[in-house]
Amino acid sequence: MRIDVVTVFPEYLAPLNLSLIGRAADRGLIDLAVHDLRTWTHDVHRTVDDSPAGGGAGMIMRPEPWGEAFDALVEPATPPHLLVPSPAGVRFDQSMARDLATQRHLMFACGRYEGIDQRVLDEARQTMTVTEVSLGDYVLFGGEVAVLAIVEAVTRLIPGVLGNAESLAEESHNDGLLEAPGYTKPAVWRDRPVPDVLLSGHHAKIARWRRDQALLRTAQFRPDMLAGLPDEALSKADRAV
Ligand code: 6GU
Repeated sequence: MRIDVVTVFPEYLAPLNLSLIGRAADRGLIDLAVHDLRTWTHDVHRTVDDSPAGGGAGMIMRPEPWGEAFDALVEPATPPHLLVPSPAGVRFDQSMARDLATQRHLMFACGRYEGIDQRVLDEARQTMTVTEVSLGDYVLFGGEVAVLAIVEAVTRLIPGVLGNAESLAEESHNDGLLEAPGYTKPAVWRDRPVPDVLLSGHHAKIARWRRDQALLRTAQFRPDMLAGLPDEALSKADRAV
């Protein structure tokens, strides 16, 4: 997968070269490039923003550098899926991550200030799929942190990036529930034992216990997720918890 990120703070994206994402890049599973939007400015001050038409507080990102950036990075025959982080976008979640993990080319346009001139997105929609995407219901200074989160969530779903594909099947949000708590050795730590069932070797009982814990935790922390599950997602045993 090719991933391009356009930002006025390329240093902000440095963590993408670390850890598992960097390893995926080293192994050729992703081809990641971070671009400085100011590359596509032509004045001495390398201006990317200006006051809002119609007045008001803050600054809006001017369209010209964005237009030139897209001209340089987009191959019209094989356009990317453009993601524009914004608190005014659709909420990012695991199902969007799964969809994005199947794409050939993702491009992120990081807005700062009060956002990007709307005409940039309107024009981009003529040639590519454009999704304005939000991490959640709070406001950040800009899209860079959202790009870190989205790239990490998407990359780990690309086949070959994670060593153990089973951990994907069992993790939170894969089955619409939060994951059960985990334990390791020692069997007793500061008078706190690992739950007996996990040391029993009884695989069916362990699976039932984990499922119960996942249901209880989801009911406690995320009742909205339980309410949104389709009827067939919960068995009779699940409903008895
Ligand atoms: Cl994607 N951008 C900004 N600026 N703020 C946010 C966000 C994105 N998601 C939540 N808050």
